[in-house]
Amino acid sequence: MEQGLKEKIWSVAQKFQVQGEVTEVEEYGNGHINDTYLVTCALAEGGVKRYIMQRMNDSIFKNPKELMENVVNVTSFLRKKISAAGGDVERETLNVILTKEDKHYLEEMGEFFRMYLFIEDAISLEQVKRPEDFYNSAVSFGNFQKLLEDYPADTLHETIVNFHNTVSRFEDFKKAVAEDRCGRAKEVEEEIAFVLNREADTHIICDALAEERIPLRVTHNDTKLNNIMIDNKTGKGICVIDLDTVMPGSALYDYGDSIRFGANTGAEDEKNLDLISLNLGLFDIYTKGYMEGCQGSLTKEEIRLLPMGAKLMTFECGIRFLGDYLNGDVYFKIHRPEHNLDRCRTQFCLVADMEKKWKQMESIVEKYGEQ
Ligand code: ADP
Ligand code: GN1
Ligand code: MG
Repeated sequence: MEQGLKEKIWSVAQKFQVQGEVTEVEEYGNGHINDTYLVTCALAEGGVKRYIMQRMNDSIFKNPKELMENVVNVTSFLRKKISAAGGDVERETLNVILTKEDKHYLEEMGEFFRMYLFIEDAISLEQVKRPEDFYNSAVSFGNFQKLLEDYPADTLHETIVNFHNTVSRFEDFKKAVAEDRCGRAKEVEEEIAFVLNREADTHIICDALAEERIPLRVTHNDTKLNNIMIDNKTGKGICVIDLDTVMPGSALYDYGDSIRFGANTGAEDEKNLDLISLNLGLFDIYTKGYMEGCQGSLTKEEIRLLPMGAKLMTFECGIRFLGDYLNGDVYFKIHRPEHNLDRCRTQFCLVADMEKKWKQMESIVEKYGEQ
């Protein structure tokens, strides 16, 4: 970490109500959106206390105040339920650390920072190593949605408007192609055609929600495997993190996004597309775990549409990566020049594989739907 940045992060960390003295700050995690830092503090009585501090991405989240209001309200709501169930409120939900001025976030020279307690003795995974981890993450994400079932949805701010609206994502994509700001459209004609050929699909979930065939729920909307902390001792999902996009949405988004990321045999940014496919075994156990976590709350129509949720979340993410590539890589963090292009290719490869395995996906969902 560059020295100037380190000094800045160090000084920002000292403006929060941390215990002890800040002794180390490091870059942390693999998120595509926020800048995440691990802050270590030495305690007077010995030992250390650790925190996660983040510079919120305010070009993506336009209103940090509303964003933090959501996080504080949702975590307070969850804390009551966790406490009533005899759980550990310091580890089973995010805990916001106040600034020394008792604010939920800090504004420092036009930048916005927040801090959470670091969840100790737990890890977040970038790829499924043991199937049971994926199953446990499914139970946790399902349970998360169940816990928020009676959350007053109308009090939530929409932190990113039309976040999973595939119809408007498709329109944004067409605009990116038409503008072709970086002159890149010519080299990705095949990928563009892949998107345009599937326009009809983009309406399926949007129409089901608009016609009230499936319910609008309070959902997480970014259910990647690395947005869940897995407890080192029990192996269970201990805490759902990255709550920036908790908003009214569909259970199909949460289920689908987890499948997109976790049931892929390769990494999201794998260059070798031969390594990309849908692992039906993982698809099966995630479906089982998610339904268990939701505790019977999914409707028949939601269950029927689960395979479509998986395909559309994968397709949408591919569209977003390709759109960002065309726009000049302004949204997702990239770590190499064609990173977004590589990412979009894995997503489209996975969509194509899902189309091949559609019947098997449907039978797996039916198997659990009937139970
Ligand atoms: P982004 O929005 O950029 O994805 P996240 O909030 O998901 O940022 O944080 C990035 C990573 O930091 C996570 O994948 C996780 O590994 C780690 N992380 C975030 N919050 C905590 C926490 N409270 N305790 C431990 N690790 C955390
Ligand atoms: C981003 O923040 P992170 O890295 O968990 C993105 C998701 C995408 C994901 C793709 C707010 O998630 O929507 O699915 O990258 N989050 C936002 O990996 O846009
Ligand atoms: Mg994240």
